[in-house]
Amino acid sequence: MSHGWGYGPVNGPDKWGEDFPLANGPRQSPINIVPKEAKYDSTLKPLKVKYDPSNANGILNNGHSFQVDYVDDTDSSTLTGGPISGTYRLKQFHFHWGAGDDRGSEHTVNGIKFPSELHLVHWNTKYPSFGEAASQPDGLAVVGVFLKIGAANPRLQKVLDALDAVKTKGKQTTFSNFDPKTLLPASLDYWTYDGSLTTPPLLESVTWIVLKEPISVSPAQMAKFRSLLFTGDGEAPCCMVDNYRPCQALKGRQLRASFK
Ligand code: B30
Ligand code: ZN
Repeated sequence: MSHGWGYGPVNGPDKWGEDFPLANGPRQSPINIVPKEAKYDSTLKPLKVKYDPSNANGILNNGHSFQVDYVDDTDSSTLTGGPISGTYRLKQFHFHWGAGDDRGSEHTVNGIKFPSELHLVHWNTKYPSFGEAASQPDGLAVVGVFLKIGAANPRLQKVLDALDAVKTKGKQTTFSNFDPKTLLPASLDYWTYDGSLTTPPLLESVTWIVLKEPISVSPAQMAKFRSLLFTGDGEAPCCMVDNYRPCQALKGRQLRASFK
């Protein structure tokens, strides 16, 4: 669980290519979404999420974000429809965020950064495991949701209340009975494109599904994200902030929209 890579000047996104040459590959993420350049695709199906709250299995500070993990040994929490074929199982969700409200999201819209972005990570059950799916071009589907500053979001509070228990790298605790569907906005309209993991190993296996409608988060709730540490117990504390990768070149990829 210890990584050489991070988000600092010596191990940040500009340096990832030294150890992970895919950093310069043909389908890297995130990207700047230019809505006017997206092609409406009437054949795109509505997204279907079916999550079993009892599959929530724990919360972990992995040293670059925190993640809520799901039991994924059956099809009880799945993503279907949208741009994907077959069934993808929920593995975990996590967030990226900034040190200030002017940055933090990975995807941007017309160059605009949001203060945070939620990622719900799923794997294609045509492969035997998450690990094997993660290296296949159609192996993963990540739903991205922007957070914008506004009213406190009561549906985020259970997650935020768990963060005190995972302040430092490597800490984990139980986290149960949580339906991540409650974090989604009212509209499931989305943009979609073929991309990658946004952290090393940057594998080009992700069908990105980025929702158009943001969810709200209050300044006090953002402060709670920023109270986490990148560092482990006994290390000089370093606040977990700006854990986002900047936008990558589109390289001829098509961005599609599920909505007009
Ligand atoms: S993202 O949604 O594109 N930001 C992974 C999943 C989703 C994204 C990025 C990475 C992922 O599964 N990475 C490999 C597994 N990790 C997960 C972890 O626990 O934290 C282990 C690792 O990197 O080697 Cu650190
Ligand atoms: Zn992510």
